[in-house]
Amino acid sequence: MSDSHLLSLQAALPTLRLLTDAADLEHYGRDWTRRWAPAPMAIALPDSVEEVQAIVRWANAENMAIVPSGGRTGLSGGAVAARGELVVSTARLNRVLGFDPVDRILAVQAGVPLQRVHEAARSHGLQYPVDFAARGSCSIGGTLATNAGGIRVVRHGNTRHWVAGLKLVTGSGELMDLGRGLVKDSSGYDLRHLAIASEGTLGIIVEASLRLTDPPPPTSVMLLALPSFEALMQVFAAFRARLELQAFEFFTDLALKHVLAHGAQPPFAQAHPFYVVTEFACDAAIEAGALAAFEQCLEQGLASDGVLAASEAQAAQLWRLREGITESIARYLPYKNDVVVRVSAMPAFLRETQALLAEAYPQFEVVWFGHIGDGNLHINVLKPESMAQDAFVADCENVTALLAQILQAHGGSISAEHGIGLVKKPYLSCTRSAAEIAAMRGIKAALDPKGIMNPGKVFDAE
Ligand code: FAD
Ligand code: 2HG
Ligand code: ZN
Repeated sequence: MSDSHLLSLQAALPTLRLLTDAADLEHYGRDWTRRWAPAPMAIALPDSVEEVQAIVRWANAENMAIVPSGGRTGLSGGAVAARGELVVSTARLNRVLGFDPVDRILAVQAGVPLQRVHEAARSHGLQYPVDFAARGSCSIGGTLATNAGGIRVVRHGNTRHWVAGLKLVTGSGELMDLGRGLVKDSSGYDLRHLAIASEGTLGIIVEASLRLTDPPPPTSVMLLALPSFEALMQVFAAFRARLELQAFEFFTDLALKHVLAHGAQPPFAQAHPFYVVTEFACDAAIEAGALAAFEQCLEQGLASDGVLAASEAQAAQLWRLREGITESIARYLPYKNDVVVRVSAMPAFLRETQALLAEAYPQFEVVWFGHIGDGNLHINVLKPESMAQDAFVADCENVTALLAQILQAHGGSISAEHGIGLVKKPYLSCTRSAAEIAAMRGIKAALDPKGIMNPGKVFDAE
C-alpha cells in the first residue's frame, strides 16, 4: 500500500482504525513461525461486519492483497504479511453475541479468544471441547480458519465438528451466513466446511456459531514413562480398551528436557525415552481399572514408571510437561512438521520416519511429541545457534521432501491441524491430487475472483 492507497482507504472509511507505526507493522505482520520478515503496509482494525465488508470492497477496487489476522499464534505462516499486504485484524471483533439454551449454540465474533469461549461455555454449565496451549491468545476465527485440533480430538474431534454456523465476508465482499445452526441441511454444497481450514484464502470469518456439549466428567490425569516408540501404540490400545480417554499425548525425553529447562518440575527420579500424559473420565471403580491397565503395561514391559495425579495442582503440573513444549523450544526457531496418518498406519509410519530422521538429521536435535491417539506427530527440528536460518531451513526441506514420500505411501497428510500457510505449501501436492488442487483453485476463484484474499498461502495462483 502506497501513501496514495492509504489516503484512498482513509477517504473510503474515515472512521476505520488504522495502524502504521513500525512496531505495529512488525507485531501484526508475523505469526509464531518467525521465518519471514514482517512487511505489511498497514493494519486495519474493523469493529463491525459492515466495516469488514467495506474494507474488502475497497481492496477489490484497488487490487490490494489482504491478510486476515487473528491471534497470530499460527505455526504455518498463514498470517504472515511480508509483501506489503493490508492486514485485517479481528482484534476488535471481540464480542460474545449470545447463547441459545435450546440449540446449545454460542454465537461469538471472530476475534474472541478460545479461552473466553471456554469460560462462556462453562458459565452455561456446558463445554466447548476444542482446547490447546494457545487458548489464551488464539482467536476463534483463527481456529476455524485452520480447523484447529489440540489435546481433546481423541475424544471430541477437531474444530470442524463443533461449528454449527459461520458468517463469512467473501473475497468479493459478500456476507454469507453459512450453516445457520441447522442440525440437518441437504440443500446443496456446505460452504461452511469450505471456509473451515481455508486459512483466510476465501474470505474473512466474522462470526461463529459454536455447538456446546455436556460438561466434562470428573477426570484423572496420569503420566506414564515408556521404554520405546513401539510400546506407545500398545499402551494406547490397552488404555483405550479400558477407559474413556479424554486425551492421550506423548513426548520424548528431549522434549521433557526443554520443558524442565523452562522451569517445570521433573516427574520421575530417572529419565525415560518416552512419556504419555493421559486424561480419562474417572470414578473410584474406573481408577482401579486405570491402575490395572498400568500394571498390565508394566508387567509386559510396555511401561517403566507412572504417576496418577493426586490433586488438581499435580494434574496441572503433569499437563504442563506436555503443553509447555512449544514455548520451551521456540527460541531455537524450530522447523516444524505436523504430519498425520491413520492410527492403524502409525506403527509402520513411525518405524520408517524414525529411520529416515536418524539418518538425515544426525547433526540436529529432533523433538518428537504429539497427539498419538489421532495419528498426529509433531516433529520439531531445532536450529543450532551457530547456523543461519536460511541454510537450516534448506537442509530441513530436503528431508521433508523424503518424509512427504513416506506420508504419501501411507495415505497421510502433511498438515494435521496447523494448516499449510507458507511453511507446507511446497508439499501440498504430496497429499492432495492435481485434480483436488485444481478444484481448490476453482473454489477460490468463485469466492475471491480477484485473488486478493491471503494470496500465496496454501497454494500459488497458476
Ligand atoms: P492466526 O495465526 O492469526 O491465523 C491463522 C490462519 O488463519 C492464517 O492463515 C490467517 O490468515 C487465518 N485467519 C485468522 N483469522 C481469520 C478469520 N477471522 N477469517 C479468516 N481467516 C482467518 N494448533 C492446533 O491445531 N493444535 C494445537 O494443539 C496447537 N497448539 C499450539 C500451541 C502453541 C503454544 C501455539 C503458539 C500454537 C498452537 N497451535 C495449535 C497453532 C495455533 O494456535 C492455531 O493454528 C490457531 O488456530 C491459530 O489461531 P490464531 O487466531 O492465532 O490464527
Ligand atoms: C501442540 O500439539 C501444538 O502442542 C504445537 O500443535 C505443536 O509446536 C508444535 O509443533
Ligand atoms: Zn498439536
